[in-house]
Amino acid sequence: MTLDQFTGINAGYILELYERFQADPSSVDPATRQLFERWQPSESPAPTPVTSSPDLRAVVAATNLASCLRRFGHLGAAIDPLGTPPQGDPTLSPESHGITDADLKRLPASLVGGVVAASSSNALEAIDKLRRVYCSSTGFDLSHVFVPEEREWLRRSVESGRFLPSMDPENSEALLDRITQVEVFERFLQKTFPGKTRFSIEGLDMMVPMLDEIMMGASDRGTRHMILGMAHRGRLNVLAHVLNKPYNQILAEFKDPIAVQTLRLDLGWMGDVKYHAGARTSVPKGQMYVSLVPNPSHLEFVNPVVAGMARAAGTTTVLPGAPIFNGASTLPVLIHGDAAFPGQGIVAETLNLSRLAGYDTDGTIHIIANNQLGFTATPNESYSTSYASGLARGFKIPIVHVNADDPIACIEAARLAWEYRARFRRDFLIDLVGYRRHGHNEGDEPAFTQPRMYQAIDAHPTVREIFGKMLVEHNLVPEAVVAGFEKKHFTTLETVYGSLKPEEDYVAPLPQQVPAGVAGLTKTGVPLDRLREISDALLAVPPGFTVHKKLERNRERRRTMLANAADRVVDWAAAEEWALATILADGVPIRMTGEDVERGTFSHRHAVLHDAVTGASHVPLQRLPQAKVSFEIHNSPLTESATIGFELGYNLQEPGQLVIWEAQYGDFINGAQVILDQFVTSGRAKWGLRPSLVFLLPHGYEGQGPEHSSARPERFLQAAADINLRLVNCTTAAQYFHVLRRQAMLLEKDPLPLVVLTPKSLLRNQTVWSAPQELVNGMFLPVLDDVEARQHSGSVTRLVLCSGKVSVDLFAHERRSEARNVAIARVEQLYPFPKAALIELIKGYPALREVAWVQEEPENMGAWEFMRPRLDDLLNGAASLRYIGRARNSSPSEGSLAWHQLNQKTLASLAFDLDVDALPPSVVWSKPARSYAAAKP
Ligand SMILES: Cc1ncc(C[n+]2csc(CCOP(=O)(O)OP(=O)(O)O)c2C)c(N)n1
Repeated sequence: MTLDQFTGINAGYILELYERFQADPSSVDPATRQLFERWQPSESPAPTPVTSSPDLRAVVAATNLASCLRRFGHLGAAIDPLGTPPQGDPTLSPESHGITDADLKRLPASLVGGVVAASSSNALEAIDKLRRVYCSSTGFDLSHVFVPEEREWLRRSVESGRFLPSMDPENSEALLDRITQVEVFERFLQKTFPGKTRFSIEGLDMMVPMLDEIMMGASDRGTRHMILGMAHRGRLNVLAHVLNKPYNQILAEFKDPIAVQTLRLDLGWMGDVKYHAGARTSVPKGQMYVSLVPNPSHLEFVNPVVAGMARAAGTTTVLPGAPIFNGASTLPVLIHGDAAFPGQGIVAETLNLSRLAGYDTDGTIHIIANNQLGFTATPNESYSTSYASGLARGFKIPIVHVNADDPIACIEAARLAWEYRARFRRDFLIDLVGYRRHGHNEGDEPAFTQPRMYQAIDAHPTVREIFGKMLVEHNLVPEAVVAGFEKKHFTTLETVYGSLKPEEDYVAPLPQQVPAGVAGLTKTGVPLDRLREISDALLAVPPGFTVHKKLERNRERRRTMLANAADRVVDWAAAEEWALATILADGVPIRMTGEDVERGTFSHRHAVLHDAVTGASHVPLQRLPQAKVSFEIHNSPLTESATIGFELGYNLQEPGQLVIWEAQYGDFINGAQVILDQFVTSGRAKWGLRPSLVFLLPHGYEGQGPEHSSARPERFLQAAADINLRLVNCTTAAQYFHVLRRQAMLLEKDPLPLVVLTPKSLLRNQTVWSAPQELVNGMFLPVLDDVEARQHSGSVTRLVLCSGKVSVDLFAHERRSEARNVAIARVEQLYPFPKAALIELIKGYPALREVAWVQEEPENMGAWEFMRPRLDDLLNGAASLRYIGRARNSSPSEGSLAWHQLNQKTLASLAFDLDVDALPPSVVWSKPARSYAAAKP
C-alpha cells in the first residue's frame, strides 16, 4: 500500500507518524509500532490500485473521524437549553468513515492524537473522549482560526479540560449562590413591579457569573479596568451585580420618584431611561474597575465607542513621537444580541477595526446573549449564517457556543476567553445560547408569535433549579442550602425595599458641569519666532531621506513663508501643520484619523512622508523637538460609523487629547448619523457626556455633484441646542489655525465637539492664504467683516451675509469693485450663533436697508433655516431680510458642472442685485423672508 491511497485528510498525519516510527520505532506507542511493522509504503510514485489491508483503511478512518470531531463536533453539541436537537453532521459517526467501534478499539489511541490519546488505552476510548469534549453542551467552533499556534493551544486547552471549574462543594455553593442572586433579583422586580420594563436576564442568567469569571481571570493577569458595552437585555442585573449599583437606587428608579422637582434646562439635561444608563464602579471590584458605557436604543452602536475607550485607556501619550499602546491593563467586553449581532453593520465595521494598527485593543471579549429571538423574529428571519455568530468566523475569532443551562460549561467558556485574550491579545467570542423567559419586555405577550416555544419555556426549569438539583444529586450541596439561598436573596431585596426612601435613594444622574461657553475669549496667537523654529523643525528630514520631487517644491515655498510677517502667503496646509505642532508643544497630545488622512484626500497634508527611493516613512510631527507629547495619525479603514464611534470613545476616555477625524468628503459623514445623533450631539443631554472630538468636513459647491458638495451642516444645526457643539466654516488659513488651537485650549475648560467645514479647491486658492502676523496676533473671529466696504460704510445699504466658500465667488464677482452699496461679511462660526459679533457688525453700517443671506446650498439645507429666525430677531425690523440661494431641493446639488456654474453665477449676481432675468433660467431664488416675520407671534 502507498501513501497515495490515503485520500482522507489525515494522510499527512499518518506519514508523519510513520516517519517518526522509521527514525525511532520507540517514539510511537506499541500498538502503532506493531501496525507499521507490517506496513511497507511503496517507493513507487505511480499510484497503485486500492488493495489496502482492512487495518490500514481503519487507521485512515480513525484519524479522519478524530479530525471531523475536532472540526465539526460543534454541529453535534447540545447547545440549546430548550432541547432543539443538534443539527449533527454525518462525519461525526464512525460509520460514515467505514469503521466500527470494534475497529476503533483495536487501534492505538495515538491515531487520535492530542491530549486525549495519552490517557486512553485505545482509539475508541480516545474518540469517546473527543466526543465528550466536542459534542457536549459546548460547541467549540475553532477550525477557522488560521494561526496554527492559536488553534493548537485552543484544542489542547479544551481537550485537556484545563479550564473546567473544579466542582468541589465550596465552588459549587458559591456558583449556586450567585446564580440564585441573579434570578431572585428579576423575580423580585417582577413581583414588585409587575409588567414594568426591565428586559430581564432570565434564560441567560449565566451571563453574570461569566462576567465575574472573566473579571477575576483577567485581573489575575494584570487587567485593571473592564469597559463593558451592552444593550438592554440583562442590563439592570449587570448594573446591580457587576457594577455594584446599590439595590436601593435601582428600586428607587423603579418607583420613578417625583424627586426631580426642578428641571435643570440650563444644563441641557434631559436624562434617559434606566436601561440605557452607564455606570462605573467607584471602588475597584477586587483589583478591577468596571465601566458600563451608556448606550442608545440603537443596538450595537456602542461597540466602536467601547473599542475606542479601551484603545485610549491603554495608550501612553506623555512622550513625544508615536504614542505607545499596551492593552494588557484594559479589557473591553461587548455583549451582543443574537439578532443584532448579525443584523447591524456596525458590528462588522467594528470587528474590522480589531486588527488594524491604529485601532487594535489587544482583544475584545464578545458574548452573544443568544435568547434565540429578536423581539418576535426567529433565527431564520434574522441571519443567513449557520449561527448568530457567523460573522466572527471571517475575522478568525475563536467561537464557543455554550448551553446557558450548563453552568460548568459556561464557566469553562469564560475562562478560555480571558486566557486566550491575555495570551494572544485577540478577540474571542462566546455564543451563550439560552432563551428569553418573558416577552421582549415584561409587558409583551410572547405567545402571540412564539406559542410553541413559550409552552416549552413555561415548563422549563431555571438554570438555578437545574444546577441546584444536580448539586444535590451529587451530594455537593444539601437541599436546604438551595432553598436557603433563595430565601436569603429575597430577604435582602425585601429589606431594602421595606426601608426605601425613594426621594433620598433616587440619585438624579445630573451632569456635573454646566456649559461654559467661554470660547470667544480664547487668545490663540503664537509668536513669530516660535512659528519659525517650529516650521524649520518640521522641514527637517532624517539623513539620506529622499522627499518626492513634487513635494520638495512645496516645501521650498514653506521655507520662506514666514519671512515677512505681512505677506499673505500662509496656505491652509501650513496653517494646519503649525497649529498641530504648536498644540503638541503646548503639551496636548493629538490623534488624527480618517480615510487617507495621512496624505489628505486633496493631497495637501502629507503628514507622513514616504522616502521616494526606499519607501521608508517619516512623520515630521513625531520628530518635532518642541513637542512635549505624542502625535499619531492613521489612515482609517473605509467606514464612517465605526471610525467616528471609535474616535468618540477615545475622546471620552482621554478628554485631554485633541482627537480629530476627517471625512474624505463631508457628505459621507451621514454614514455615521446614528453616532452623531445618539452620542455626539445628544450625549450630554442624555448621559452627561462631554465629547470634544473635532470633525474636519470638506464642504463647498464646486460642481462635483450631489455627493461631493455638502457636509450637511443643517443636520448639525438642527441638533444644536444648549451649546452642545461648535460649527465653523473658516475662510482663511489663519482662522483655521486659531480654531484648532482654540479647541485644544478649551479641552478642559469648555469641551464641545468642533465641526469644521473645510475647503477643497480652496486648499490651493490664494484667497484663503493669510499673513504670518494673523497667526501671531489674531484669534478666531466668529464673524469677518468686509474690510474694503468698512472704508465707506456710510454708503452700504445691503449687507450680504454668507459662510464659507461662496464668499470667494462673491469677492471675485465682476461687480464687486463698483457695488459700493454692498458689503460682504462672512459668518465663520454658525453655532453657537455669534449674536454679539453680528450686532456689532450691523451697527457699523448705519445706512443699511437690507440684509441678504447668501448660500450655495438649497433653501432647505445649509444654514439658512437656522439663521433666518435669529437674524430676524436681531434685525427686529431695522432692515429687511432676504434669502439668496438655490431653491428648496431634495438633492443637495446639481449633477452637471455646467448647471452648477450657472447657478453659482446667478446667486453671486443676485447678491449684487443684478437683473438676472437676462441670464438663462436657473433654480436660484432671491426672495424676501417677510413671510416668516409676518407669521411670528
Ligand atoms: C438599530 C435598532 N433597530 C431596531 C431596534 C428595535 N429593537 C429593539 S430590541 C430588538 C430585538 C433585538 O433582538 P436581539 O438582538 O436578539 O436582542 P434581545 O432583545 O433578544 O436580547 C429590536 C429589533 C433597535 N433597538 N435598534
